[in-house]
Parts: sequence; structure tokens; C-alpha cells
Amino acid sequence: MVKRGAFIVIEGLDRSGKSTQTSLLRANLEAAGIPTELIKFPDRTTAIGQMIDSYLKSQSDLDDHVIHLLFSANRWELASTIEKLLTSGTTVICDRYAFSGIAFSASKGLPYEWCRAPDVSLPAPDLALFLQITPEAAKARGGYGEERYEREEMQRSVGEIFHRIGAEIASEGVRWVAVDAGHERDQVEEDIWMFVKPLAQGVEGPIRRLWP
Ligand code: Z5A
Ligand code: MG
Repeated sequence: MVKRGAFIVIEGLDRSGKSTQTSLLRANLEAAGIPTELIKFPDRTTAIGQMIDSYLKSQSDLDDHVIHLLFSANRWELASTIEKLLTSGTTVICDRYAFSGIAFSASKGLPYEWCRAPDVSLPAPDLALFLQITPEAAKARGGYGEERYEREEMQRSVGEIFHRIGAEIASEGVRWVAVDAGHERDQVEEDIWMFVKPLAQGVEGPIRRLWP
């Protein structure tokens, strides 16, 4: 059977090192000769992404439902690109995905089930790695407080909802693995590689859909 690329999502709280680790993972996959594409959500370069960017920087205000739908629409803008890449044998890494969408909006008080709905049928990852870090350790890394949501109490409630999501999607068949992101960069990189390496040569079977 012809293999397709693996779809790997890296999630986590603010400052847990998602962008650092997604870049390192891309470099490791490329060094192993695996065609790889790295996508970051929100993708602030599109028209929708620019509305999100302005909201996050508190330059504009939007109803909670509206911003939730924009984050989801921003993923749908790239859904067919992700599918094409995977089908052509490219491994796709996403820096945040639909799980962030639910965690942040539900922690603002929107109904959990409502938050899941707009992402139904998006490509589902073959592996979701959740970078776990305490809000205290994240805060110590600096840079907190520059954008909306970057407050300790918000991060705490987001963390709780991420745990609910992890338990739920794991029971639905999506592989969700928690990685201790409080370690040194190299250690986290190694831990991530251990989980990704078995998928690096490609994955058999069709691309699955959210929510399985
Ligand atoms: N959001 C949403 O509400 N709904 C959605 O659907 C989506 C997102 C997709 C912007 O996201 C906001 O959008 C976010 C969620 C919401 N709000 N919050 N909070 P973003 O992804 O653009 O956020 P960001 O500004 O890129 O921050 P970040 O992603 O949270 O940071 P990070 O990528 O996890 O961390 P990093 O940039 O790799 O590292 C942070 C610092 O720590 C940096 O100085 C590193 O050098 C350092 N670092 C990294 N690793 C280590 C280790 N191991 N040890 C010590 N220091 C380290
Ligand atoms: Mg980041």
C-alpha cells in the first residue's frame, strides 16, 4: 500500500515551546530525508488571519462566537492544502490546531459542544503532542502579557480544558500524548522525536476526520 505523509499536531499552553519544537521537529524530519511542511495556526497572513491578529493584539473587538468561527475558518482555509500535502507524501506539522480553538473559547464560557462543531470534518492528526508546562514555569520564560489571553488565570482554565479534550479524543481513537515541556530544549526535542520517528516513513490508510 502506498503510504501518505503523517499529520502531526503540537499543542500546549502559552510559552510551552510549541514554535521552538515544531521548528526543531521539521529540521529533524528534513535531516532524515522526509519531505515536511510546517503550518502555524492562526495563520496570520490570510485576510481572516489578519482579523484574528488584530483581535489578539486588542486592536479590534469581536464577539466571542465570531472570533471562534474565524479561528476555525482560518483552519478551513488550509484544509485542502494539508490534505494535498499528506496525500503527496509530505509530512505536515501544525503548530496549534483545532484543540486550541476549543480550549480557548470554552474557557471563555462558550459551550464545549458548540466549540467543537465548526471543526467537524477537518483532517484529524495521526499524532497530537501536548506540551505540558505549569503556568508558573511558562511565566518564567518571559514574554507573557503582550496579547489577549496571556494571563495566568486564563492559562490555568485553558489547561484544564485541554486535559478534557485529550481524554476525550484519545477515547475516540486520536493519539494524544502529553510531553513534559518543562525540561531543557534538547530533552523535549528528543522526547518528541521518539514519538514521531515511527511515523516518519509515512502512514497507511486514509486521512481521518475530526471528530472521529
Ligand atoms: N488561539 C485561539 O484562541 N484559538 C485557536 O483556534 C488558535 C489559537 C489556533 C496566539 O497563538 C493565540 O491564539 C493563543 C491561542 C489563541 N493565545 N494565547 N495564549 P500563537 O500560537 O500565535 O501564540 P504565540 O505568541 O506563538 O505564543 P506561544 O505559541 O504560546 O509560545 P510557544 O510557541 O509555545 O513557545 P516558544 O515561542 O517556542 O517559546 C517561548 C519562549 O520560551 C521563547 O523565549 C523560547 O526561546 C523559550 N523556550 C522554549 N523552549 C524552552 C525550554 N525547553 N526551556 C526554556 N526556555 C524555552
Ligand atoms: Mg508559538
